[in-house]
Amino acid sequence: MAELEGLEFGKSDFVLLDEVTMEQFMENLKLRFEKGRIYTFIGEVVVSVNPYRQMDIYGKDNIDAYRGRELYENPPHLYAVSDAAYKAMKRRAKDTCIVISGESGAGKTEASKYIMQYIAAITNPSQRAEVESVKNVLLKSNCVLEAFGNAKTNRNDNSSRFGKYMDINFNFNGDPTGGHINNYLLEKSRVVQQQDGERNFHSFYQLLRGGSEETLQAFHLHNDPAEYVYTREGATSNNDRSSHRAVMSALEVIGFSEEEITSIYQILASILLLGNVQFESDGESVQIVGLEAVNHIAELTATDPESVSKTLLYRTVATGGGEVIDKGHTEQQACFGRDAFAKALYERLFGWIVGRINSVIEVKDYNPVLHGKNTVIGVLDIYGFEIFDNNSFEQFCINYCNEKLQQLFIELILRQEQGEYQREGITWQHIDYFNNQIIVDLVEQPHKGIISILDEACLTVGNVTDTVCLDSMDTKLAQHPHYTSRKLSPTDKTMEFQKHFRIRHYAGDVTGVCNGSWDSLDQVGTTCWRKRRTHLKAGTDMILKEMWPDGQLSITEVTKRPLTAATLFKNSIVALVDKLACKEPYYVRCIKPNEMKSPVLFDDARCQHQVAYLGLLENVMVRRAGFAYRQPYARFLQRYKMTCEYTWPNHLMASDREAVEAIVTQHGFQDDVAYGHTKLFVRTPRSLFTLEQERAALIPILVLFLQKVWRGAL
Ligand code: AD9
Ligand code: MG
Repeated sequence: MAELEGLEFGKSDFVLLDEVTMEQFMENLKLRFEKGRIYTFIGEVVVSVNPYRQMDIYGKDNIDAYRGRELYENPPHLYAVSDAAYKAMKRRAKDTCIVISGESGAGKTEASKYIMQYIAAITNPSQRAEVESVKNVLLKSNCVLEAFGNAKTNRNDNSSRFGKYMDINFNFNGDPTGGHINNYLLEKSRVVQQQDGERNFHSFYQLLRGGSEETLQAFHLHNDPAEYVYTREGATSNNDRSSHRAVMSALEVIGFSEEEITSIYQILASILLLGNVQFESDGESVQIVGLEAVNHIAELTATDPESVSKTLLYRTVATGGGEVIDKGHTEQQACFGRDAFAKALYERLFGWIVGRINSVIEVKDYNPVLHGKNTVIGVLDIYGFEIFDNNSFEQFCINYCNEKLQQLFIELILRQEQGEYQREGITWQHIDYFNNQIIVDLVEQPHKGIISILDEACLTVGNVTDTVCLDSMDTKLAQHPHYTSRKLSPTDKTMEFQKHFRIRHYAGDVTGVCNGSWDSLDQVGTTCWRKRRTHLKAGTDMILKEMWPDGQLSITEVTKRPLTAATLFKNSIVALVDKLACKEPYYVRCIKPNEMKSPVLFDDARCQHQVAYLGLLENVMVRRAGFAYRQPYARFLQRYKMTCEYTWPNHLMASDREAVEAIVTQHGFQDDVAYGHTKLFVRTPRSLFTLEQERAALIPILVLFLQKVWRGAL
């Protein structure tokens, strides 16, 4: 149990609440936030509230205080959970993972960085150069990924627009030997359009504001983001210039060559120039207005201007006779295709950068016979539930991902509890909880789930429209308790348009609109995108070739429908969940205290909503319904032996277990405990709480006593 910080700071573990009610939970959370205690435990889970100010709790002293200590020996902290994950991995050679969840701006990415810094700080005490270099690359990769994958949104000035899962590999000494990063669903639509008050990805502004005059000249760019359609809506920030320097230096440290760095920025420049390409139509055919941008794009992508023009003006289609031909775009299709091309370029560039970092950090030449078992700590920083006024395909994917993670949370927390009770020979008391499997099934079940229905509609109907998809969902899901649509429920005020449908998520109702922005229906975009590869193959640029490794399109490739974006996302999330499920999980649940980014405001309603959908109250109940606390006999004895005359200063009993029984009996809570093979299990926190209070009261007396002994007064 966390060291008592004094009752004025509230309960450091929610399990210690007198009663598990939302009211008490919120009262404690608020009190702790107001007193600057941003972390609170639920057993081994850390609940974190974004302080929106720099806290003096991440220094070397703090790191030293948590290194190698048990979870309950220090106040709640990210370092406590990081150390627990690290210790479990090292002591028991177990793969572990730390899952960080919460909504946008709740502090997930900051938490993941503190966790990585902690792990870096406590490993490699002998400062071996190769380990230091791995640590350095792991830490520096954050800076690069944030530049290319983060953006200012209305919710967060540095919002991650992709999901990230990083495995850190360790040798038998517990030192990092490498790692691997998986990225999920980059929000590529941001490349071509942002909401009012938001920005494109940081990387564009950093290049324009931080690139040298010669670089910008060589890339045919001006330094003002207002000049470019894709960046003109977002204001520049004072940090763009210094961030650009930091990113350049991080790229070098990681091991990107000078040519690679130049190529990355050339691709960014081409995207900016692409955005400024305009089209005009004379009624018969469509032309590009002015060819300067096309020439520059060709130069930067090492293609020829003709290929670029052709790419922008035509699409590849298969004829009935089995031929592949180029067909001219309409003006609208050309604009759509240009944007699809820009999005695909950026998405692939991001994927390439992640792949390149992975090639540097992947564990090479690891011989388990020589080096012992290679273990892993995974850190997951992934988007939380998103409920907007207008929810699109991206929210659908993000919320589905959260349902999967919530399912895993429920499963693993219960499974872990059950496993422990079994191992220790203790009977487990089941408690009821909301099982969200039904919502997971609604989305992913083969043939019956939304993703399958969309896929089937795309496969069987030649010209897929939003209405076709919605009709199909309405027919197949009419009876589902978590699905409804405007047609099925015409009086529902949350759905105004015919194309509206609603999924009742664990976190709340999310109303989406089937309006063609769903990538899975994006056939024109897909065709355009696939065609680009053919033209870009002609280019000589190495990175582009790596980004588009496929060769000339064959007739079957042109006619074959690629896997839809929804199916690709589902597959990647299923693989992620499989990866997490085989590891011992630790959780950080982040809460955003207010919408104003204020360090002093605790918005009760907003916080309560998050507590509810993160399932924190259920978490406390599960923890308390079984045995809230468990401690190895020796540790329990060490901590509380001073509270019992038979154990202080030393006991004379046959075993630590018997000594623990003496303490428990003396304090009268023998009905509240169970004795496992190696651990004492305590059902209600009150028992431990009494012990803690007694111990806290005894410590000053004990100190006084010892001082007298040392002074020879006794
Ligand atoms: V998003 O889903 O990527 O949009 P996150 O990752 O949950 O979101 P982030 O970690 O980026 O949120 O935190 C948002 C901002 O809150 C940071 O830029 C900091 O200014 C602030 N923050 C978060 N955690 C801390 C902290 N522990 N100490 C100080 C913090 N500031
Ligand atoms: Mg983030």
